[in-house]
Amino acid sequence: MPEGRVIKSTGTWYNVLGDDAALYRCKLKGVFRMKGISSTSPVFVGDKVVFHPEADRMTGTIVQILPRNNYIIRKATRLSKVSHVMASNMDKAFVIVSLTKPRTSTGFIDRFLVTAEAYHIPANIVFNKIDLYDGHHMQMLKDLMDIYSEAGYPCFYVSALTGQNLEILKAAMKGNVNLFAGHSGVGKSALINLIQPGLNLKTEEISEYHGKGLHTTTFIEMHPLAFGGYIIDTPGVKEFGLIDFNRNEVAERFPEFRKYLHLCRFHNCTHVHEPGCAVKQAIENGQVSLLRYENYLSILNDDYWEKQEKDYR
Ligand SMILES: Nc1nc2c(ncn2[C@@H]2O[C@H](COP(=O)(O)OP(=O)(O)OP(=O)(O)O)[C@@H](O)[C@H]2O)c(=O)[nH]1
Ligand SMILES: [Mg+2]
Ligand SMILES: [Zn+2]
Repeated sequence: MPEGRVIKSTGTWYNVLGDDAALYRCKLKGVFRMKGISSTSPVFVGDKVVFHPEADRMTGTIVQILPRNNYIIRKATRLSKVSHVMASNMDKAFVIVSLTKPRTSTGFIDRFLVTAEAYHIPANIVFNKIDLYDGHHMQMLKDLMDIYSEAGYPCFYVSALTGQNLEILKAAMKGNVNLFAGHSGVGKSALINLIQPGLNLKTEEISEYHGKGLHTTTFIEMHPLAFGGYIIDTPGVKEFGLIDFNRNEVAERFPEFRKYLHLCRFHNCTHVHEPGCAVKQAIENGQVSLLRYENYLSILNDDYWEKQEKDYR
């Protein structure tokens, strides 16, 4: 039976790009519905599936989901119980960031990075809209690129308006399944339109009043790249709620903390108030960024840990 990749899910229909390069609109065999992860569709964009095509060669039925290499799930908000699957079988995840119109906080970036670490997906940071940056933004860009490169994340700075540095970004995407995520209005779809001409994805100016995006992209969708690989465009998200791991694992999700973790005086050090903490020492010595540490503390203080711990009791 033919195989293919799920490139779009509307909840009732799944668009499957068959290995024969034809597009099939597929339904699910009833049984998967029953086994589905609660609150999300059991089939993810990016899934490789076996499907049974109908005689029309345009529709079909998904009969098997092949084992996933990985996937990303996030919570709708920090407090929400509802989880959203972003995609599966990715090689790289890119958080698209803007320092203005709209502004992305490092708290958002770090929650994204922690999630990618938890799922073992190589994460990258793309600073977009650099054509809009003034002197202050440029200094911020430089500081953030230093911090995140130091932490081990490849950083890119581009403009979907001028096309600046786009070839460098394309080179990093080539041959991979790439996920783009970020706030609404940061230019995910605009960048993809430039990276893969002809897609004509809908883009919309951010609200003049709020300075925020208008949630233009409404479905997660995967597009083949002519230069090799795939790009997954996603709807803008407001927050990146963490899921699937415990409070005491957060420090390990900060790659630049890792080499200090076993040097703390207490083996169960939370790196908050304990004496003899090697992470805090590294910050004092300037070996670890204070900004990243502050976001670590902020993640530890997120309300959902308590909620989650209560739910388990
Ligand atoms: N000046 C400037 N504008 C940009 C740039 N990239 C995107 N924009 C504009 O920003 C607005 C939002 O871009 P979109 O591509 O729709 O943003 P998005 O991230 O896909 O938003 P959602 O689909 O809502 O998540 C559009 O008006 C784009 O033209 C850029 O590099 N520079
Ligand atoms: Mg979009
Ligand atoms: Zn410590």
